[in-house]
Amino acid sequence: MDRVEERLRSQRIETPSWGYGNSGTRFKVFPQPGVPRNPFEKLADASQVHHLTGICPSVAVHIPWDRVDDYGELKEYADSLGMKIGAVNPNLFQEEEYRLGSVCNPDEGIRRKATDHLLECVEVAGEVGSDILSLWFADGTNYAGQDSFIERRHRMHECLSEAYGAMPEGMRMLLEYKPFEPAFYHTDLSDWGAALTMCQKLGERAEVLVDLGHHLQGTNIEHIVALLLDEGRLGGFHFNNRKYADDDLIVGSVNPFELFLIYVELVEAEESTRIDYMIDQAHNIEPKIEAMILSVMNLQGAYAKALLVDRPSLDEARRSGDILGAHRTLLDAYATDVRLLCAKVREDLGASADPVSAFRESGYLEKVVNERGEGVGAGWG
Ligand code: RM4
Ligand code: MN
Ligand code: MN
Repeated sequence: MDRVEERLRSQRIETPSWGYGNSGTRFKVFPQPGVPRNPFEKLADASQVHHLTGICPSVAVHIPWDRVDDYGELKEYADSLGMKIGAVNPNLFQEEEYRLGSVCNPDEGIRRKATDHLLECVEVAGEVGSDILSLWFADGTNYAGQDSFIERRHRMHECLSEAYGAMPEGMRMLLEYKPFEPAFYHTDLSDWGAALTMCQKLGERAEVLVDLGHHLQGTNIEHIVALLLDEGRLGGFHFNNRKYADDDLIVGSVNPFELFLIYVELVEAEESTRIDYMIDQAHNIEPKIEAMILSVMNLQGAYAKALLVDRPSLDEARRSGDILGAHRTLLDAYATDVRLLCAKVREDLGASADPVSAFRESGYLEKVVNERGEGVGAGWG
């Protein structure tokens, strides 16, 4: 149990700056009072989540949503809160020029613009003390025949090679795949194979990022996780949950068993490899900070259960062909009530046994509603 607690204390989850801002669907953005008006206020909200859970000391940023004049100042502010800036996410999907794509665009000038933005983000990462460039592309086509799959792939490779070459030694590039949306016929990095082969061409500091919402229905994500681990190319996660598409709901809210099975794959491998665990959610109608806290608690619970799997029994059952013995070993761990264990771990970290209630009682939300009023629309709003 000591070892389980120790590993739970060292679990880290990065929260996304955009998860604290207003977001919505293409039908409506419902603004929430008190949402952050700038990246500084997003960091302040994120620090609440860290303060109450004890395991979320870093925040991913999205450029230009979080663009500031002085990144040194942003970093200093993060330091003052006991926080760090994590993955830097370029935005290559919200400008007119990107109608036919960014790094895959048939127009060389537009590819240049996209690559320059990637280079800018490498710089930003250096300034904020981050070592992760996390990339997702909206690139794709809507109609059969619209463009050449292969030429687009080569264009992407050329642009990414330049960005890869500009990264300082210790920086990693994460490539996130997605099979649909906003492109409807094909996306240029549609699945783990497309992302993995691109990473292999780029170099060993390019790794795949798995976003749980970026798969077609029924995909066995834990199998993909195992394959990428075995190839040494699983770089990170965007945790969230979905019922239908890329719903970006609270992680563990729809399919907690899947989340547990993913952690079962990770438990052994993560000791020898660096994996960055990040949340990528949009809280459209639910209170944002509470939603983030609940997500972190669900991740902690899934990890705890995965750590409790009786590995020797599992190995023995597997070796002897005891199908249900192996399966039941997992079910036993999954059925364990880990709430008290997780509460103890949080308290040991100086955080809260009951973070959602503690947040409600803290008066933080009332305070920021007073200070910030209606806030401002974030990237989507
Ligand atoms: C995408 C993907 C990216 C996120 C954008 C906003 O679906 O999940 O990670 O940055 O949405
Ligand atoms: Mn994502
Ligand atoms: Mn997504």
